[in-house]
Amino acid sequence: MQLPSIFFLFRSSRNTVLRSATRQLLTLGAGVLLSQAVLAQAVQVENAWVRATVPGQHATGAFMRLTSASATRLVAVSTPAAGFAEVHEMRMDNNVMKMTPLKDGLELPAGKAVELQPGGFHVMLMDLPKPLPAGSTIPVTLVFRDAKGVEQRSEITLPVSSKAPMSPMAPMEHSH
Ligand SMILES: [Cu+2]
Repeated sequence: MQLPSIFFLFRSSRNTVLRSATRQLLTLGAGVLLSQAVLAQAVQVENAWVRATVPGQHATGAFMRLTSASATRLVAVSTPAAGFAEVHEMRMDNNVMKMTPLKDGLELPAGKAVELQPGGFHVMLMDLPKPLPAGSTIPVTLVFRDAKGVEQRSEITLPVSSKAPMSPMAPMEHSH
């Protein structure tokens, strides 16, 4: 008779399923609690996007609006979509547009929106292992550190696009 062993198999697999379901629920619960705790003090990220690349292009920019409830700095950015990422500032220097990494990170004053946008502050993604086509997304980790050295991390998903997404809140770009 094979029945007892089949029954045993059924039982054990059912238990395994139940155990893993319970574990997933617990993990989910802990995850929700954790994200709520983080959200309470997290830096608000809006209108985030990455400029799409063409084959052969190994660097691109990521843009977003950051608003932190308390004063902090964006000190590091990482993503599996790039070999490395830096926070850059772009400005005119003797009529030449120059990009330089912000050594101390990007200052985020309390309650003030800071724009990372084409032509200004931006996140530079370099050493791209493969092109980033429009319509795809990439995961990005933002690391913030305040004056006391307290770190916060934001895991976000950025849409890849060939131009800035439409936003009623986006500042007008004026050409003179
Ligand atoms: Cu740059």
